[in-house]
Amino acid sequence: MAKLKKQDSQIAKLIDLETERQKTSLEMIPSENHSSPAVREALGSILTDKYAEGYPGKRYYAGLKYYDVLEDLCRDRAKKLFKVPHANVQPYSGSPANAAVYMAVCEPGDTIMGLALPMGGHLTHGWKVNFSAKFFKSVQYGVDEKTHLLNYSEIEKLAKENKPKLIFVGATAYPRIFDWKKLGEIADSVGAYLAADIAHIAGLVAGGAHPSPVPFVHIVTTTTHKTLRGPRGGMIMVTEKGLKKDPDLAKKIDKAIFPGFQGGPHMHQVAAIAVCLKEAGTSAFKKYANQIVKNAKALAGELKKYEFNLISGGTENHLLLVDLRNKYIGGPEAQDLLEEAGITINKNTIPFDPAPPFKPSGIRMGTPAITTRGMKEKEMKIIAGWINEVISSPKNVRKVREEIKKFCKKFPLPE
Ligand code: DSN
Repeated sequence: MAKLKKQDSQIAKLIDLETERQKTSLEMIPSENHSSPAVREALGSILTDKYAEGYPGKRYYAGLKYYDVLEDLCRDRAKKLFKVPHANVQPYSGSPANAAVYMAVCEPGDTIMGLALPMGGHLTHGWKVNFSAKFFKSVQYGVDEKTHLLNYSEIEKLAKENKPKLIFVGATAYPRIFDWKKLGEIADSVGAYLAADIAHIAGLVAGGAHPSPVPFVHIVTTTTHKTLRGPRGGMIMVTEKGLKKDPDLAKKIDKAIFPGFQGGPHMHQVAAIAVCLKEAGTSAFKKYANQIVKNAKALAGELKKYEFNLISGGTENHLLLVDLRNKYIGGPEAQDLLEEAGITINKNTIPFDPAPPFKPSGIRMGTPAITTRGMKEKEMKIIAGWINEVISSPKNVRKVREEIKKFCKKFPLPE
């Protein structure tokens, strides 16, 4: 950052400080990761300087001959990796991608369905404060009170009663595998479009560590910066099943992104997505994706030994949702103490949480970023011990902080 340091030392200093923070602590927010230097080089490239409204072969600006090749490469890599016939790689992130899906297949006022935010869903899946509930009639489903698994019979009942145009499936705090086949059958039985938002698990799907929704859904949306380990960004994919239901679906999605919802795509971001998609197609990435899940399961097993209460009893993916009520500490306090110790997790609502959303009873943690640093099951045991020490007594924070600093030296960030 020699040039930045010279020209704007304040910003350079903040980047240096954040780099040091990441190096010396454990990033365990399940929606975060450490991208590769190659991804970051593409993201920081000269491609940020151009407008490229339109799509390859049909642009509204001049000087774009290399950008067409680049966007085609990115789309082809997405199609190959996720085995879909169509991909749009222009969404700025997950929320714009989801907004474009609504725009493509619904009219304002249509009925849509999604997993409620406090049950582990996402704002854009029809939560009351979001556009998806303001412009559409949103019906929200939840998880089962005992098992914490998606309540498939409730989804079926609500779908039959409300005949939604679109059903969104996906989550931000769901530690279990989705039954895509069952969800596909429910959507088909009422003639709804089914969109799988795989933002959290895209890397697991790409690496074969979670079943792919592609054979069972019409549309797949994702971000690119979570388990997929790319730059901040989004994608929308249309499946064979989607094209069979609606031969114009791919065109509708493209039109909804541009000119419907966005202007010029961020081509530096598209380039960086292309790089991450190439990385995600390697056998090393497959191993990585499977290790994320092994680590999450190991961490869950260790935390249970310390009598941590895990929502759904454990995990089958990259994340754990912990109900802290038996530990007599709230989510916000646990988040702050763990951050002080060098473990970055986030406070999170648990299903049927009696506490308000800003002071929830739980915390959410995940293994994508620490797995990128090379940590395995052995290290999960150590981390679980630290989490227990910190949650058991704030007195342990300083000691744990020092141990984590030392420990992190053995696991450098990708360089
Ligand atoms: N903000 C993301 C997460 O943390 O899960 C969801 O978009």
